[in-house]
Amino acid sequence: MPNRPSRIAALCLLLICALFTTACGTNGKPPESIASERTILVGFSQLGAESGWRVGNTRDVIAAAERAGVRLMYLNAEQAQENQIKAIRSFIAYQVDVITLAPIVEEGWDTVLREAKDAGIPVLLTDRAISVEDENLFAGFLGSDFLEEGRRAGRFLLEKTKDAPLVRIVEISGTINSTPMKQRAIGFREILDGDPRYEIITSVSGDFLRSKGKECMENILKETIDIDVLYSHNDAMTLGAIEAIEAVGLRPGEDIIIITVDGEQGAIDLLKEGRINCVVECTPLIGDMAMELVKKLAAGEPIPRVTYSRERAFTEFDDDLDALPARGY
Ligand code: GYE
Repeated sequence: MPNRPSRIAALCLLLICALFTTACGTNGKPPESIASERTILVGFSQLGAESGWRVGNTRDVIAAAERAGVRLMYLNAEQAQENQIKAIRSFIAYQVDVITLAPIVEEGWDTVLREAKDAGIPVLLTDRAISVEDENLFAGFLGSDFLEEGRRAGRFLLEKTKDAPLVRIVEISGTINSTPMKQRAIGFREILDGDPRYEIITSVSGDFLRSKGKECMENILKETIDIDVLYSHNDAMTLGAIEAIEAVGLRPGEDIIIITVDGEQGAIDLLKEGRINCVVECTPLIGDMAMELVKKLAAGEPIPRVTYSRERAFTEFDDDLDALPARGY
């Protein structure tokens, strides 16, 4: 046990060292620039790992944070909103600089986002949007224009079926009450509404999961095989549905027109093979953009309310499919 005077001496030494490192570290700069130079800490609440899209998104955000020198605390909520709420509360307790939230559904965020706001932590929504009473509870949204994705799907179908007398459509939608599920449905209908040839004979949710996409399609095919089109809200469900279609001896892409959303490599490969007719792109590769916005928020700078990724549709009418670079997800 060191005696009392030597303990005091050790303490003094520590204090001097601390003063010295602080002085060296500042280089005579004002305190605000010290704050902006320290590593930014971000809490990222990801909603789950339900699809190739989601896994690609997580991977991309983690890699982008590393590139940007941002420290990322990543929590996977495994498809449960309550886990996301817990994650946000733990980020607040940890006093992160910025929270990025990929919300599973639109409703139910007011209370926890008010807590973040009271703690002075800006929240950036990535991928999906939310509906809150006070729009100031989040700083901005970064992701895809899901309404436009739905329209792109509808426009392809109009072109593909311009001479058809009647078009019977099956829709397998995403997670109920999620932004992509709602908007992809609205955009699609917006294009086809008013043309009596188009009939959505059934619309069911496959929760963005391959297994459920397959199950939904199996059930629908038990009722009828008189189907002209499958419009599926993501590639994972489409791949499952295609299995079900082939199991009853029908040819996807020929007997049934297949329209899917995301643009995973697997879907693009099936488009090239003629087993999918249209892939509406939705990119999960938004990590670098997210980090740019995070840095602005950490510096107290304003960001745009909405930042959309640039996207397109890939269809059987394109002649550049073979030249497409690898998708990366
Ligand atoms: O389309 C789907 C994923 O929110 C845009 O979620 C995302 C969707 C994407 O599971 O594959």
